[in-house]
Amino acid sequence: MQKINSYLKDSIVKIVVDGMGAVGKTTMLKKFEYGTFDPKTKITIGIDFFTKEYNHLFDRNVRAQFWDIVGAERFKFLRPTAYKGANCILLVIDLTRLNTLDKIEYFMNIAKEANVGPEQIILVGNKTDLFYLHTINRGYLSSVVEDHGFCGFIETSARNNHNLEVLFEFATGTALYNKGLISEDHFETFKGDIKKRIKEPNIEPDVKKIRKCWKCGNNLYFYEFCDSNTNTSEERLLELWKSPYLQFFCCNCYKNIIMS
Ligand SMILES: Nc1nc2c(ncn2[C@@H]2O[C@H](COP(=O)(O)OP(=O)(O)OP(=O)(O)O)[C@@H](O)[C@H]2O)c(=O)[nH]1
Ligand SMILES: [Mg+2]
Repeated sequence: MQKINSYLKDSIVKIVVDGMGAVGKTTMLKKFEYGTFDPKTKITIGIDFFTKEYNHLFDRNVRAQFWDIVGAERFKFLRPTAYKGANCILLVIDLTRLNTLDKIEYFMNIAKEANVGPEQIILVGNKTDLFYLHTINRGYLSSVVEDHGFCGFIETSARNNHNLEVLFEFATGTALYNKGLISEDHFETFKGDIKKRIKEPNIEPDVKKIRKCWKCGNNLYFYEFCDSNTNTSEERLLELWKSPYLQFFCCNCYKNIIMS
């Protein structure tokens, strides 16, 4: 915590990040923490922990602890302990795989047993960058959120940093509210501000253009070359993408090139 804010109250919240295997939980948290996208992650062994500190969030210094749980069935025994005392749950699905919605009730039941209600759950649709592969209709997801009484829904991409910052801040504010540390009025205003900051996924026609990776020759879509330009704005990337003179590499080849 920064010394300058030492007069503020300190709060700790616990946020569980769950969902089926390979939906992108670890990649999202890593991108948020280190700014890099890992195209080849390994399965999380059990539970991983990430911490984010927010200064001056509702006049507090807040330490948000994110519990990143492995999706694989064989580790399910870990869930009841991990969910205990959670102030908010991020339930992540992969927008390109309809079956990642299948176990929503299962996650909700475990949450219920740990005294965590649906209003403490935020549904996260990850991998917006793979919009050309999406099998899940957005209208349908809105009805899922409404029918189950979830706190909200946000679409993200760990590859292009889409809505990650706003998602984790939303989760932290929701956790503070669930912990009884902020009033309902403050929370409603906060939710309104968060809503304004949520960005729609970019599916412009130019983004849909398909190129070939210069090295491996595989099809390359717009967001697949973002990782090599982490600090370049999306607008600038789009300008580059339109250029007929540039060569583009997929994430895998780019990673191999910079490592060699
Ligand atoms: N295109 C794209 N790929 C993603 C995104 N997020 C994650 N991935 C890829 O999805 C795969 C699985 O990601 P993980 O972060 O390991 O998934 P997980 O949910 O933590 O999986 P478990 O630990 O097995 O539960 C990896 O190959 C990631 O690179 C995304 O937003 N866009
Ligand atoms: Mg993981």
